[in-house]
Amino acid sequence: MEKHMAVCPYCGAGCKLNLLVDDGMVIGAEGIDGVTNEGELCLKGLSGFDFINDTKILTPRILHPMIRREKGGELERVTWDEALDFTAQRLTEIKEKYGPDAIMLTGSSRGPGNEANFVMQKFTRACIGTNNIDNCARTCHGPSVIGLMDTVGSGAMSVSIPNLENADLIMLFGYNPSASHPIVARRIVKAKEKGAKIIVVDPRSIETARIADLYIQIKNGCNLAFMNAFANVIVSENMHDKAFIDAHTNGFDAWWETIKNYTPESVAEVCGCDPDDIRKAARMYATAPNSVIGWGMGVTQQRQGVKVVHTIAAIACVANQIGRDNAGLAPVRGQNNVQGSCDMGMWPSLLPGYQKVENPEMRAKFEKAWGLPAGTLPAEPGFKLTDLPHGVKEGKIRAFYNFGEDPLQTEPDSADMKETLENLDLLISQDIFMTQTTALADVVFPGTSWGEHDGVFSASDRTFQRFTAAVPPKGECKHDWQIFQELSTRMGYPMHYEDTEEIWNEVRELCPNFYGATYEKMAGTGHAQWPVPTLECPGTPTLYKNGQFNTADKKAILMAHDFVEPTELPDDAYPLVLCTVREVGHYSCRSMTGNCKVLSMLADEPGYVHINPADAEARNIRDEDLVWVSSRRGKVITRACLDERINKGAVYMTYQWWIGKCNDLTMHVTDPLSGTPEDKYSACEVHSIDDQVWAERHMQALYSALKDRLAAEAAPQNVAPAAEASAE
Ligand SMILES: Nc1nc2c(c(=O)[nH]1)N[C@H]1C(S)=C(S)[C@@H](COP(=O)(O)OP(=O)(O)OC[C@H]3O[C@@H](n4cnc5c(=O)[nH]c(N)nc54)[C@H](O)[C@@H]3O)O[C@H]1N2
Ligand SMILES: Nc1nc2c(c(=O)[nH]1)N[C@H]1C(S)=C(S)[C@@H](COP(=O)(O)OP(=O)(O)OC[C@H]3O[C@@H](n4cnc5c(=O)[nH]c(N)nc54)[C@H](O)[C@@H]3O)O[C@H]1N2
Ligand code: SF4
Ligand SMILES: [Mo]
Repeated sequence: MEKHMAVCPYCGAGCKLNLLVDDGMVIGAEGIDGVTNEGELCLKGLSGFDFINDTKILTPRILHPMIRREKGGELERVTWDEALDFTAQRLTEIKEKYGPDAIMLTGSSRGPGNEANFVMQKFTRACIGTNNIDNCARTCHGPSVIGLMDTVGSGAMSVSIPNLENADLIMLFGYNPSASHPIVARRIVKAKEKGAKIIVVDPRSIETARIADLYIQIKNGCNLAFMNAFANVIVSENMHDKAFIDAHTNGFDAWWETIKNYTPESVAEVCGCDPDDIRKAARMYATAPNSVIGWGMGVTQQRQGVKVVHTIAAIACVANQIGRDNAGLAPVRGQNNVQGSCDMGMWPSLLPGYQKVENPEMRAKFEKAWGLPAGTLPAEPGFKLTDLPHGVKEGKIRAFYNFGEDPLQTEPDSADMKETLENLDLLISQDIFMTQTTALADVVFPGTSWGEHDGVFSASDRTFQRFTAAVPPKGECKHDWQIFQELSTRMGYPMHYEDTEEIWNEVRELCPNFYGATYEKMAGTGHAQWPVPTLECPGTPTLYKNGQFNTADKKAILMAHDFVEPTELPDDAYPLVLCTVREVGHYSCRSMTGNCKVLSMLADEPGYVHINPADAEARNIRDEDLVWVSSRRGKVITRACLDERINKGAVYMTYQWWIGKCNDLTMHVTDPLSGTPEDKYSACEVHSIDDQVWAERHMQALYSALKDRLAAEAAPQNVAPAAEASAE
């Protein structure tokens, strides 16, 4: 048996592991001593490997390129040459007819790694000539990236994952690490064991609430009111650090003009909590020697996501709980490489290394390195991922290149997204599985999977780590970066990288903060945490030491805003709040975890809607019943889970299920400052179903039909002779 070193491809905790390989098959995984996981793995790290082997439990891997010559026609298996020529020709036609900005691309924050994303954004900017490139951070921690760049200068965690266990106080605000990042949750348990105080503020009594010293159950959608009051207490009770504020921040007086109006009593009704609990929490936070605020999707997937991040950053500055190893900000990035996608400039306003496209010096540097004439790189920020639906409706976006995402499952309002994808002139999907999005594509490019290629991931806390191939590519799969470079070469901008290290070295040369992160430094369990500007630099676990922020004058900018309510409030027709979250055993669009033997046995379609027993009783719904959930966008069948740990008046669904698909119900309304969908709040109703036998059959029929359709798409009957010959 062989062992190959990798980094887990699920969440951003960055756990290092060995893949165990026997006879060309991945047969196991074992934790190794990585900097964030110290040998531990959660159940996904331990049991989430066998999708690589193409188990076909949920949907098959795609093993050869395919094209659909005409809209509405069949997918056809072709050779790589034909697929690449077809795509290059179609993209060139669209570019010539409508301009480069009619093409939109999205990067992948999952298996491919930083190098593939870097090559894709280079193809986007240097070959196509647009900044229309984004990644799933848009639907995720985009508001954290933007809100932190606005205030403290860097859109990332200021503390590192290992140091969490040394904090004296950890406050979790809209973040559920025991499901989302179990190995980060382990650090929080360790902190508690070492004497730290824990505060949880969440409408659900999450697992960490069980060990919390203070748990505040709030109403959904009240974050800014809560945080303004929290800030108000810190200053009203004189717990702010005036010397730090004077020396290291700008804008305190204007900030206080807004914050002074938010007494705890004034927000009690909106937040649905005891004002004294807000006082207690603020006192605990401000007076502990070293406090950390951890936040997640409960903050960002809301109408005022960026504004809440501004306020959290201001609170940390005003209380001087930032810039020390064990005190600071912890927006723990979701996907295993979403930090990396942002690092690599998969963002419409940023070149790799957070260098702004609007800055002429930065563009000139990249033009020189990429052999482009001066003035050719586009200066205008491009479209965001969530601009796609209206961009297509308005005829501005004609082609969409989907790389390692599944928008038909993960973007809000699936009916609208389906129409969007169908109305494109050209949809390219480059994935490892036949997903619902890929099944709609005009071009299907099969990439190699995690476990079949090398690269570097960026963990949530800015830690670069290498992962390696364990088994050879399946079928005709090519490495993602090879596909981009071959397409680029065909479209007139040649690229010829030999391996991922050559790509990574170009990244290092172009991004001063990444220069010291060599492959050599990251060998084995080695790692490099950015900023790592020199070869000697060991990395930087903590940002903003000594109050030095990454802003022009090194001072933080304090920003305050007034609270507004969520967009779609419950009413008589849709009286419940629909909040969409995650569960520990399944992951994002589920193409990977749903194809793992152990994980797929934990839970299956149609997933669950969690409902408070009182709300269930009022609707005559029993535990495990199949039910309908409806909203203004649609209606889905799922199973009821009666759950005392959630608040009355709200229900919770996870976005992993293809039949019980919550995104059939969510709405395409975004935070105007970030373009992030309001996935945490819309209105719905849950209905009982009298005939449970019929409901079970109906659900099974839907599930079988979907699986059969995807399996058929992955194995087209009409194999072109050339493709057959090349596959032999
Ligand atoms: N097993 C598993 N792990 C994952 C993922 C997965 O799909 N499966 N996805 C990964 C990704 S992409 C991400 S981004 C992370 C996300 O990880 P988290 O940020 O933990 O994500 P969620 O569970 O969506 O939401 C966090 C919490 O916000 C709370 N919340 C809802 N509304 C409000 C509100 O109005 N105010 C406050 N204060 N809280 C609220 C919810 O009750 C929930 O407990 O997880 C990553 N890890
Ligand atoms: N309602 C609701 N919707 C949500 C959320 C929510 O809380 N509620 N959360 C949102 C959040 S935070 C996020 S981050 C998004 C995630 O949304 P997505 O990014 O769309 O979800 P993933 O499942 O991570 O998609 C990864 C895709 O990449 C493929 N893939 C994996 N490895 C490779 C590889 O090496 N090469 C290639 N080419 N493909 C690969 C997988 O098969 C899969 O199809 O979902 C968002 N959607
Ligand atoms: S905590 Fe995240 S990175 Fe670690 S093993 Fe679990 S899913 Fe993988
Ligand atoms: Mo995410």
